Amino acid sequence: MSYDLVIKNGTVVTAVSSTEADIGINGEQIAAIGQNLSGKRELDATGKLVTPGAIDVHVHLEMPIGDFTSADDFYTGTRAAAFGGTTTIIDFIETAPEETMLAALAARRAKADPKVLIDYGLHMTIGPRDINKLEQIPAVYAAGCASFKLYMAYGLRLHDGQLWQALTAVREVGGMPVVHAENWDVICALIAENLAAGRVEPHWHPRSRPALLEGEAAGRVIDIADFVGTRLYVFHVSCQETVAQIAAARRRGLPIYGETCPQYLLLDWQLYDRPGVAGALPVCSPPIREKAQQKALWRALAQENLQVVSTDHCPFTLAEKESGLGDYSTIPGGVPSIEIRFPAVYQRGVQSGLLTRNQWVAACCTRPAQLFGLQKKGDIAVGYDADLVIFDEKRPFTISPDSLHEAAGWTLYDGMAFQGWPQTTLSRGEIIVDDGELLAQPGRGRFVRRTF
Ligand code: DUC
Ligand code: ZN
Ligand code: ZN
Repeated sequence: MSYDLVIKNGTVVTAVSSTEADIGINGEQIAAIGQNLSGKRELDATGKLVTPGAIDVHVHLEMPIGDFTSADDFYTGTRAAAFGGTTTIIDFIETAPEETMLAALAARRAKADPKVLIDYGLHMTIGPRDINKLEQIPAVYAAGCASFKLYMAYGLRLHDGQLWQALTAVREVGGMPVVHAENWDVICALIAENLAAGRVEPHWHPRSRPALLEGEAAGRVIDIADFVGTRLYVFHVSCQETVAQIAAARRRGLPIYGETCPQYLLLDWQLYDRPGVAGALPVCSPPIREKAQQKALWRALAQENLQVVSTDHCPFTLAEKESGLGDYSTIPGGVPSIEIRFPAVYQRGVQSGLLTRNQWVAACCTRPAQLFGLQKKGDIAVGYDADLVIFDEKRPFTISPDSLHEAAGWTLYDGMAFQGWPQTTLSRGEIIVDDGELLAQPGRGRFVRRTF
């Protein structure tokens, strides 16, 4: 039997195994995994790893925040993702005041569909204005949005009673609630105190958003989820204090999960002390913490108290970041890493012996699919989408704004030398990036209907 495409002689790495094997692809799906397969077309992966396509469940593309819109649109963002080995993303929907959730889903899809290079899903945001729209949630779930975003900070912040209402509605459909956990009241008080005292520099950003109170907020919403009887996924865990809350809940047998991001795993808060706009670039929330926190996050990944590495990719331009230099609380929050995530976790995690290759694949590919209802993605198995990466562990790659394909024009990882980078990225059997060359057209990506 001859397959449409065969990836030959690679080391096939999944969340649970590493084996020397060929992968046979027919059409968009994996048709066989075995020895001596032959295809109409063959890719030689001798000496390389073959992994599932990576999945980034937390990105903000062309997302309006205050006066700004995040710099990567659905084209540049998914292009950068593909170069870094990511084949599926999950972005967000927010409703306008009088808009139904289904209308907002249709509007977001209309923006994304013509531009996306890779497959994508959408989380539905439940803000305070949406509390009187909760009866729409079954229809949203049926339309393929299986996860719901709740904020404990910013203008979209839900108070505890509203968290209870929203979590109850999500439980009713069996969806996955995801939460931005920070203590907004204390943050507002600390910002006001700092600004009144003339402390306006980015140095004060992480000092206005204490790790202890990120943990407090996470613990509070975990307890509300426990009371409601729902699972819960905690976004962008930046510190040991939040890990401790998730770990304690899991020891109690609760279905509580968490992710962290490259900015918390690889960077530290000294970046905020760089002069001028350089100190403003790393502003994101939760903030980047002291260096000692990195070790706790890597340990949590290895011990599975955190399950996923996502990015919270939300870049703004240098000029936009600069606009807030006179008042750090007005700097648009968010940093880019959609392209570097998968190789960065390999570099710092696997190369340093903090994670096994299988744990790397689990955190970046398999668990994101399992936790977010991506039924045919995140693993290498017959019948799964042929979303695959040929990963060259020996390929050197020095990070710079010019070597990446992100739109921000700057990167916090500038100058870092990686050994190990994706050589080839396939999405549903199609080679979309090969050896640094983009081979795909905008609009080829598809909205993925997710379900549990
Ligand atoms: N935090 C950020 O820094 N940006 C986007 C949204 C968020 O929660
Ligand atoms: Zn957030
Ligand atoms: Zn986010």
